[in-house]
Amino acid sequence: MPTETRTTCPYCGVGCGVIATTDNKGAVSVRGDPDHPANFGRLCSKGTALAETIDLDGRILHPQIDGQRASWDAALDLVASHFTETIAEHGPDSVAFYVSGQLLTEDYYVANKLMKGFIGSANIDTNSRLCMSSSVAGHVRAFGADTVPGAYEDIELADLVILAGSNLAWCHPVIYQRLAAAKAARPGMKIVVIDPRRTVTADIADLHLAIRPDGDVALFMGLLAHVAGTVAIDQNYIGEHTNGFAEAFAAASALSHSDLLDLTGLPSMQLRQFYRLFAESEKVVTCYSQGVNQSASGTDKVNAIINCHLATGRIGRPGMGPFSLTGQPNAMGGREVGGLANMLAAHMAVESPENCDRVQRFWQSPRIARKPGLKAVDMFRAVADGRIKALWIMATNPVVSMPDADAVATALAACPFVVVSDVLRQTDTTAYAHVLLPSRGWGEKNGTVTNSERRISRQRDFLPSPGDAKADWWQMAEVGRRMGFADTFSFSSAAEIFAEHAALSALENDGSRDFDIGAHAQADSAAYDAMTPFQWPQPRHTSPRITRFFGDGGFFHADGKARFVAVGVTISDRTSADFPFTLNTGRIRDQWHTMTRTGKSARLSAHIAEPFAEIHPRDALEIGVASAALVEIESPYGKAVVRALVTDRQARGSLFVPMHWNDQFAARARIDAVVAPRTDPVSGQPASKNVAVVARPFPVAFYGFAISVTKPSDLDAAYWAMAKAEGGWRLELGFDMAPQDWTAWCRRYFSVPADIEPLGYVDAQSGDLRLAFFDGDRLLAALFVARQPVAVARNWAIEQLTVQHSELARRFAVVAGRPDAGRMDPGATVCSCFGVGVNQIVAAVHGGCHSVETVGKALSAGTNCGSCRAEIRGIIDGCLAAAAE
Ligand SMILES: Nc1nc2c(c(=O)[nH]1)N[C@H]1C(S)=C(S)[C@@H](COP(=O)(O)OP(=O)(O)OC[C@H]3O[C@@H](n4cnc5c(=O)[nH]c(N)nc54)[C@H](O)[C@@H]3O)O[C@H]1N2
Ligand SMILES: Nc1nc2c(c(=O)[nH]1)N[C@H]1C(S)=C(S)[C@@H](COP(=O)(O)OP(=O)(O)OC[C@H]3O[C@@H](n4cnc5c(=O)[nH]c(N)nc54)[C@H](O)[C@@H]3O)O[C@H]1N2
Ligand code: SF4
Ligand SMILES: [Mo]
Repeated sequence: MPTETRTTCPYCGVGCGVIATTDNKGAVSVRGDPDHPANFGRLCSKGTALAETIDLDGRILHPQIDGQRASWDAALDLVASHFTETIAEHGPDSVAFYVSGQLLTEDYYVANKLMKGFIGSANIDTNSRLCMSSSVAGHVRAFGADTVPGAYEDIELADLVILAGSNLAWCHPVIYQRLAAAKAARPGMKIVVIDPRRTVTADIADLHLAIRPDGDVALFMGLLAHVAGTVAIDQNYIGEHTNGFAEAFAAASALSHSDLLDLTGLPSMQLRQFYRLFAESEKVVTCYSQGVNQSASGTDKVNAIINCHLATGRIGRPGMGPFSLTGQPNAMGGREVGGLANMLAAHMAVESPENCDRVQRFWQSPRIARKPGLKAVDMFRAVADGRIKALWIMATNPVVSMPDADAVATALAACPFVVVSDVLRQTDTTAYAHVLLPSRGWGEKNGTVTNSERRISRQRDFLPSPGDAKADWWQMAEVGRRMGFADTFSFSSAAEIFAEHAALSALENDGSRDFDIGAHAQADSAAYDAMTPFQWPQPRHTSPRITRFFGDGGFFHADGKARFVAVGVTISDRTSADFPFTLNTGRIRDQWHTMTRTGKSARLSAHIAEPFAEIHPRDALEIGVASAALVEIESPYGKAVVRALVTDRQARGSLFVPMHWNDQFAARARIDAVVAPRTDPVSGQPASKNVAVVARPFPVAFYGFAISVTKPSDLDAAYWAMAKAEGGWRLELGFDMAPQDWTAWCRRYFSVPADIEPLGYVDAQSGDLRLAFFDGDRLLAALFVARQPVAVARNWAIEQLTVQHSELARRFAVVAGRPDAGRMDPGATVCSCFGVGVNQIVAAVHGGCHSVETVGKALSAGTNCGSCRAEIRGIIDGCLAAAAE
């Protein structure tokens, strides 16, 4: 009998419910959970492909010490003794944990308790520093606590939804789908997208404000000054529930209209239109994400937005409020337990002696951290200069994701003791581990996560734990026990940890702290197993319900009032004659972060298979980079080489490069090596979206495209990027000069047996070369080389890895690099669920399908997860516009 398990998607902060079905043979399939209030059955392309990412390929199955297999006892004893000795010799602040919003709340709770209560340092920080810390700091400044006031349904109930620095269609696709459905049902609803680039999300917007990088503070200051002069201002709310309006208003109104035009880079008409829309719509939700947080003015951006909602009293009521969209599945859970170096536990600030005493009493701990620890960027600086001598990294890949990433690698290489807990053996970070610990991954581990709307859901195991892999909380607890705290760290299940966490949240909490889940403090393992998703707060003796904060005030500053923050504008343009471009970095639809999981799926890798830099056509012309050529990007910190994607969706003077590619998938595309370690002064969050760089052509003598059944390693090429494909791997290549013998090159990197001769041709004049290696009727590998970017139809070529080539004509078609008569090249994948390409969609449009629905009927594209519907709409519009010309 197949078994069904209700669990939660491990990717983004939407926190969709997933039903995983395991059949008799152990095969897993997933579908959306129709009863989960985050998604009501929907999933995006990444959620849909989850079953393709849980194979054991590349997994670390046993602990390792210095690269050699070791027992858990040996590995844990070594970690415990090394940490203990380092602390004895150099004090508690000489050690640190760097953890992740992808840990479960229970893992996070144990890590935080061990560091802050028993080691006695606050040197535990998390990749959430790179993600949510400006939102946290902004919330704390305005509300007195890190509270997200609203719920997802507010986004559907609003008349105006502002998406500031959020590529919702790609990064929170199920919220995007809910929003798109709400707008379709109620076309009067307005959407404004604020983003320097014209993203796919902007395609659904009534107004796209292509703001100058970091022009947001000025934009929202201008908005505050504007609403103050309209009926939208809520004097009662301001008077009863807030402080500081006069100062914030004075700062905002000091900016003249021409200052605003200059600072935002927007036309006056658009500015007025936006301000009028806001003033006229009572039900307005402002969603914001990394275009707001990841900035040197990130905290001010958050407060500039919140100021406008406080001034209009539009907060905590249905359809209204500022809404920070969290990135990772458990960014919120980490904040709840105190996983940031400047928080203590259960939303209590570390600076308050009363909090410290309370938590120490509850933990019965020998000591307690009483001052903030080092924030991520400073933490790695301290590793580099030797202040931190032992570091434990868990569920994050800082050599790829931290700014100034090469310096992070150097710091790890110099650090006397590095422990890494991961699910994969080989990542850019595990390479530096003295002790590498195998963790249970999604589907194997048990615990809870909290999504963007404060909803706590269970992740449940449905797969056996592979090899010796153990839960992250277990690893931390075992080390705690071995460091001499056996009684405290004797947890036997995630349920026990959750109950303790819930009890702490309720301790001496009479409503003075927002985070209270006391209703779960007594939950036993049966109740924990049966837990259904609920929103916090849920104090003792209450039932779950939709919760909102601040509709009637009740803020968490001592006087119960909110604070306006009198933000000011700072210089945002970092460019100079030597570094004339603004580098912006972020995400694509079908990859997750450093690709350790999504990179395993051929389906997900088909959407965009190569690292790229979006560049405006005129900029490309000026610096001499042709379309699809290679471009080198450099800052004072490092370099990267990626493909040029010339597009007028990009603003002039800016480049956009995805954060995902790393040394496992490309030669030199780790873009964080280029990103400056510049941070927001309040939150410490890196400004990953505004880096001054220079861009130039990266000349190669030959471009190549290849497909191979086996995975190549240690490639010798000036440029390479590889991606998983159905039946093998696909590669983009660039060569400084021709290898001595192309056939030998293929044999070596594609593992072609010596007795298999290539089918191929060389055009001596153009330098074009094609080689294909067949084992009987099976294609093993093919290489296409040209002096220009190779024009072979990629998806058609990849298909050749899985079809039979019994006829000679088909084998010659491979060498020719184009489909034989009667077959069509599907083109670049748009719909990854059904593998539908752009050429097929264009043909359907020409055949009379003029809506997303009719294209869906004809090709199935867009009818499963729906993540590609925005792109399909764009293709239809493009075809129809071209036909009308
Ligand atoms: N597919 C996919 N989805 C994901 C993730 C993933 O890796 N892949 N990761 C998850 C995580 S952890 C996070 S944090 C979220 C992030 O989700 P988002 O924040 O939506 O994603 P990003 O692409 O990082 O950045 C959003 C946009 O900010 C814009 N931007 C840059 N500078 C500025 C500026 O100065 N002002 C404004 N207003 N906008 C600016 C960028 O052009 C970009 O389009 O996504 C989550 N979802
Ligand atoms: N330039 C630039 N840099 C950025 C960003 C950007 O927009 N631009 N965004 C930033 C943001 S918002 C974020 S959130 C970060 C994300 O950056 P990272 O956290 O570094 O990215 P991931 O690839 O998610 O890393 C997770 C690691 O944990 C492993 N893992 C998976 N499951 C488990 C588990 O259950 N237990 C353990 N122990 N390990 C596990 C994975 O194999 C992987 O190695 O990147 C940040 N860096
Ligand atoms: S939107 Fe997609 S990635 Fe995010 S939780 Fe839902 S299914 Fe997972
Ligand atoms: Mo994130």
